[in-house]
Amino acid sequence: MKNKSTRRGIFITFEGAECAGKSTHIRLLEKYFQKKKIKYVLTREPGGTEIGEEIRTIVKHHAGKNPVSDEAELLLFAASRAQHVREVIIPALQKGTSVICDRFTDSTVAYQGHARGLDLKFIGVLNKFASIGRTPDLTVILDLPPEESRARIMERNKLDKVHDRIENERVAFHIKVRNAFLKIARAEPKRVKMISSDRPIEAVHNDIVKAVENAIASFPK
Ligand code: T5A
Repeated sequence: MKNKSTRRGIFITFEGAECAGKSTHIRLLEKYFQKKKIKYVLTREPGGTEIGEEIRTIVKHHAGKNPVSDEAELLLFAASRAQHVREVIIPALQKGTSVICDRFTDSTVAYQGHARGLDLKFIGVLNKFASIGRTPDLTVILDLPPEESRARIMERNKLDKVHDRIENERVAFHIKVRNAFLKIARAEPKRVKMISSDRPIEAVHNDIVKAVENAIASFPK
């Protein structure tokens, strides 16, 4: 018989600073899901669809003469999300398949809202419109001090020299992003679990698994 607690798919998002370890921990969570025979799709924002991946190239790597304006950047993230939610996330959840998503609406609040300074109320409305109001069942925010995030980025850049617009923002921008994520976690403790990523990978993974198990156990039976 199917395990009662896994009949409904869980929608999990990962958030945090650049190099906080989202990809690393998503890969480990995938292995956990495979072991537990939980059906899932792995996806990301911006991206996750053909249209979204094209938008991803613009928002991350546009290096033309004229920069992407803050307002256009916000709308590009929203456009990617609108397509992604309708084409991938909602259909998967409707089939009972879990969704693990690398970044979602909280990134827009942190980066475009708190760090770029765009209107938070408008972002709230736009996020709701793009996501059809579907909020994650669990959001894991991997917290990393900006100096550690910087150190990891520099280490990675030794191997990979691709231009990344947002990663290249000044330290003050990344401090605002981190503070925004702390604020989001304080405001929504039921949905959002803040996990310190400045620790050995295994310890971080164990805390993520606990958060996932608790979220699944709290589904109405
Ligand atoms: N964005 C996105 C917005 O501005 N608004 C939005 O609405 C959305 C959706 C996305 C960019 O778009 C912005 C935010 C971003 O700037 P991305 O490529 O998806 O860009 O960038 P990130 O999400 O930041 O992904 P990264 O690849 O940079 O980082 P990860 O996935 O967090 O980190 P990961 O796992 O690749 O690890 C980085 C390094 O750290 C090491 C790993 O081995 C790796 O070398 N590491 C650890 N080292 C020591 N201890 C640990 N515990 C470690 N964990 C990982």
